[in-house]
Amino acid sequence: NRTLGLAVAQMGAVNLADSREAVVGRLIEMLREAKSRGAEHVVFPELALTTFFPRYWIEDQEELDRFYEKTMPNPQVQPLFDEARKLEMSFYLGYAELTPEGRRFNTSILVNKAGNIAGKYRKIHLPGHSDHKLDAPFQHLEKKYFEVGDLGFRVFNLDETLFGMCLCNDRRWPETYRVLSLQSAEVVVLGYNTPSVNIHWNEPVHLRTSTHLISMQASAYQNAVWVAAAGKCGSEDGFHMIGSSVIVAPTGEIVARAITEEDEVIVTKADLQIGENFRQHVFNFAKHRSPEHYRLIVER
Ligand code: CDT
Repeated sequence: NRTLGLAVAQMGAVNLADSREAVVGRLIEMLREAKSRGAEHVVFPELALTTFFPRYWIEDQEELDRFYEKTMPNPQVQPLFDEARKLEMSFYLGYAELTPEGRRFNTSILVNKAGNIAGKYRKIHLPGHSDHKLDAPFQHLEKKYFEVGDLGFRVFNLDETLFGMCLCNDRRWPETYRVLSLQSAEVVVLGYNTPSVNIHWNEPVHLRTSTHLISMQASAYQNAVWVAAAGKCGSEDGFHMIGSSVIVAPTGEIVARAITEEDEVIVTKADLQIGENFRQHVFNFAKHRSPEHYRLIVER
């Protein structure tokens, strides 16, 4: 059977005062650990290079721009690309993108074993709000700081494995996985930053973790894909985010789960045939799907 050495590199907090160099150093350390434990591919979190800045109302443009990458790789991130190429590892990385035209996206990339960017995704389901919520304990300003992604949900052949990408809130939407699965994705990789506290209503904290897991477990099974999810978690300058980074098999079972809220690597040898079995039988799309009955799904 075809297998993939698949790792998720969960990150503990990145505080406002932490430099890019320090953060990239942590990523490199986890990349090396993943390699030593048999991984070929590592998934890093959403907005992995900075603190989760959408929690702050920032008026000063220069201050805001510091959270975005204007080029990728750039000199500060280059050491990660260099080390991955040296180790013959591929990776997924999330970061805030500022284009030469001044457009802002919540972005992720796939970098192949040769060190080249082989795929890019810009987050489609942007949660939160764009107004300043003065009564809230913190903000969730993704709708202010990012445009809705313009690249769609695409699948990339990365060193002979078919990868689909998404970011954080996308993982809660069944359409995300279905569109990727319809393009024969074998592995869906994603990063997330999920505040433990819901600022909109009094949601019990344990539900933040259970809805995170149930979304990915159901979607992995229903779409016959592996799902690998890397969180940035713990307390960033006092603002707590959930951990529980996981690797989920196409059976819906969690095969690896982080137990800390720190930098932590989890690894599995993913058997890609498991997904293929489901795709040939119960979820044989060509044989059993009935899209003529699904029209409502794509209507506004
Ligand atoms: N980063 C991100 O998308 N976080 C959201 C928080 C939802 S509450 C506004 C998530 O779905 O985890």
